[in-house]
Amino acid sequence: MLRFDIITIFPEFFRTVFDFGIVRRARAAGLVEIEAHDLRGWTKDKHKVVDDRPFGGGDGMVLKPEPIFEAVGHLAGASEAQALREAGKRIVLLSPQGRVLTQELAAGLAEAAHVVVICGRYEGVDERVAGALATDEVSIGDYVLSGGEPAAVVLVDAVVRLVPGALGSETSAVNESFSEGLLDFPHYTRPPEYRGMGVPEVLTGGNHGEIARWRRRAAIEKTRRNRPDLFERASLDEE
Ligand code: 9D3
Repeated sequence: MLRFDIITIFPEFFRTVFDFGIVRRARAAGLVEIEAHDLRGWTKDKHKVVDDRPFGGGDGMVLKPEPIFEAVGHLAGASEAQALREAGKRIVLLSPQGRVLTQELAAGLAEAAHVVVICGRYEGVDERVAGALATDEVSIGDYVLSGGEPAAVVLVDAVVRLVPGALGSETSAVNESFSEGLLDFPHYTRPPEYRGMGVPEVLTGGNHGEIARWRRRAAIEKTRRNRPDLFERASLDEE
């Protein structure tokens, strides 16, 4: 059982987002548990203040460290990064300054027993959270979000489907796109002609060797066109 605890100032954001598809099935099967918690619940002042002005000046507000350290302390126990990691607990701070989420990082998180996810907001999060509380500081890519919540949805989804048993026996996480460093090949289904657009003849011809060669070539071509960064690193043979 893998448990996710998400710390956020918008717990309602997550109310229905994990109730669909593979994630819903994994929860129903007792493979994962996902809960969102209101950061304001760990404040100690009357007005439940979670943010403050940045030292050194500048625009915007910064999430204060105390409620976040309190929340992680309550949800994960100890608050020393090395001890947490040894106990199978990962404390993930979502931030634009993090390492970019990859399939490999998701696979590592899927082996944990407990993942606490901290969603940033405003201009940022007090750096002592990244420095002394989080085991991982993670970004989901080079674009600007309004906060960590959409990133938390992406991260949880990517991790849950890698938990053993989460995918039906018909699908294997191992033979999915990215495992070979190439994008997936193009897919077609009926009808064989739609609005004047056909389907590559090889796919309807029933020659499985030819189909396999066509798919590999099409995957390589798609990768070269859409993801030159992946194409450069793919270890392709001469053929
Ligand atoms: C001008 C400096 N900005 C940092 C690049 C300010 C800023 C923008 C957006 C500070 C926080 C945010 C909110 N974003 C996230 O919390 C976030 C995020 C993202 O914006 N992009 C990709 N991954 C992530 S994970 C969390």
